[in-house]
Amino acid sequence: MPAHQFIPYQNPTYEGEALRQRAEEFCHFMDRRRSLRMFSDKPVPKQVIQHIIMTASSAPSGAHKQPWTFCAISSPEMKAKIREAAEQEEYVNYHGRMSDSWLDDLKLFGTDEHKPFLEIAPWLIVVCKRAYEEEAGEKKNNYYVTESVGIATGFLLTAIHHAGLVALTHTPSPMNFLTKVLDRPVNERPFLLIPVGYPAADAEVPDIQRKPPEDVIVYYE
Ligand code: IYR
Repeated sequence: MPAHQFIPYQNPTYEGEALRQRAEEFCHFMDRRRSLRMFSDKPVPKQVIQHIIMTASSAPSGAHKQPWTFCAISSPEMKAKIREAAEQEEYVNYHGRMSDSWLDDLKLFGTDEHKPFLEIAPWLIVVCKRAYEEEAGEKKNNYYVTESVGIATGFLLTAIHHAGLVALTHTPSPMNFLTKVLDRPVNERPFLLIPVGYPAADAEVPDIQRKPPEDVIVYYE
């Protein structure tokens, strides 16, 4: 028996106009995604969150180790604890830890240490990296953990947008308070904190533009 077993790859392919149209439509669809800080408290069913997370967990990963854990939090008490700890860290960030040029770069987004969305959004997803696995008291390696978890988070954000929901890729730093609040094991490190929900009725986003193709693509033909 070989160590590997292969099965047929079965997915539709497209050509010509259909190919061009699919690529273009998806590009326009994804270009409408925005990071939001103004959430509605309207509930989102757990089943929806589960499908969104399982989409993320379908991402490619180093040696298919899937080195991630997604903590999905809807408990109001837990959200309040997370908000309190995050705001404490952010207060220090905004009052000395961040450089003047960093604070200057953030002016466009109108952010400060107040993070009400951490309690208003119906779900918080804490994406955790699994640095290694512990099996029968033995440490097993994971590979390209940051790359893998970054890709999975991209899938997560795509699934959230596809469902018509909104999210914020939030990085309260340092994030180790989440290890404590969520009681996570030592092989796990919080990577991103992502509130998920419906947009507030009066939600607004910064008026920013994305770079054009010539600024992000270099072709070698
Ligand atoms: N973590 C802080 C600061 C912050 C940093 C960057 I880079 C942003 O793009 C946005 C905010 C906060 O969440 O306010």
